[in-house]
Amino acid sequence: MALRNILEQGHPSLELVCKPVRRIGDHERQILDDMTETMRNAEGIGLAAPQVGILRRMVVIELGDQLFQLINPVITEAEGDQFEFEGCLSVPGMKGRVHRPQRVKVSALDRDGNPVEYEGEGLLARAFCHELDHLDGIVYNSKCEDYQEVDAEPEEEDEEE
Ligand code: GNR
Ligand code: NI
Repeated sequence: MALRNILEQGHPSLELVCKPVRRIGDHERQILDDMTETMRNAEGIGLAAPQVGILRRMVVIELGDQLFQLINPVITEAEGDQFEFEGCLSVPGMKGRVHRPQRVKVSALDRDGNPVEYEGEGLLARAFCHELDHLDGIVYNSKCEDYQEVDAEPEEEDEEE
């Protein structure tokens, strides 16, 4: 296992559409494991391959005790709406509110190439959408509102002198 360098916004790899993974073998499993280690080290809840400079459709997500390592993931169903803050390891120190479906179904291949299907709600749905966006070269801040520094003071309206 090895830590990979997380690319920051402005790097061209984050703006490209990733290609599907064609063959799943030890090389791909090594990438998934390195991504998992890198995500944990950075204290993120997800990481997409282009964030470590690999232009293939692979993501990892970890929420609570559930680790997802997904290859060629696609959203097959989406319903509802949520509008919450997100951050991105490729845009450190910033956050913004993004509209996402409240619930999604995702089809993918697992690390052994077997088809899997997951359903995610709330934060998990957000993580699925955020990571899958990365595979299409989309970073959340291209579609967020209330973009701000994580440590920013709350904006005061009608502040009195
Ligand atoms: O660590 C992360 N937190 C997060 C919070 C809300 C919605 C999405 C995310 S993903 C992000 C890690 C990351 O940048 N993945 O690409
Ligand atoms: Ni991100």
